[in-house]
Amino acid sequence: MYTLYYLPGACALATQVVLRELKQPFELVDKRDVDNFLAINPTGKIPALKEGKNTLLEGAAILLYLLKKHENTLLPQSDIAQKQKAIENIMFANATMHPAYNRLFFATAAIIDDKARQPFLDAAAAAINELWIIVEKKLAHQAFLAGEQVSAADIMLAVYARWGSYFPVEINIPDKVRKMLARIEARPSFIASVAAEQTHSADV
Ligand SMILES: N[C@@H](CCC(=O)N[C@@H](CS)C(=O)NCC(=O)O)C(=O)O
Repeated sequence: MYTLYYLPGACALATQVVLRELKQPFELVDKRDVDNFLAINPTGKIPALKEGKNTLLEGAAILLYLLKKHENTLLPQSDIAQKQKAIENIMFANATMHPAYNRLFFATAAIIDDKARQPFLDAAAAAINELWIIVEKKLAHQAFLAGEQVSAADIMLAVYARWGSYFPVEINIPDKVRKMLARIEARPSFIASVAAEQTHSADV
């Protein structure tokens, strides 16, 4: 049994979706309900995943651990080139797209004046839009990043894409990406994960 620390709407939603895709039971704990979350993750960030006495940190590393441990089709196992491409896509999501959205959160928290903040938000949005064009090209001949089968990176991107609506910016999600994100958001695992985050704390 795993314990997943999360914040509503944040990147741990992808971890939860993957746990559900893998049919793994877990307890969901809002990090704000933990007295000293820094003892769990010194950076204060979610996701953190507890498995017995072990604490796993860093979203991409957690996903790779789960995908290695539990049988799945979210990460190709036999073909080394396909597996490497899938890992590259997970890293693109976690280390390129996620930080691009982080700029929106950072500017919003750091720049109090609306007028001064907007150019930073617009520049961040322009950079995000360029990344979505790259994803659109990756999807030119396939439904998902790894082909016709859902992969972990698609799930991560579907979580991050939801953040654009929090800010007064124009995020352009191209057509093929939009369709891919809609397919992910329609999965029972995604719907159940969003619903579980609405309740304060839940056993799944
Ligand atoms: N490199 C970390 C970054 C995680 C991260 O930025 N988490 C955000 C939510 S998406 C967070 O915990 N924000 C809350 C905070 O900073 O207090 C990872 O991939 O796990």
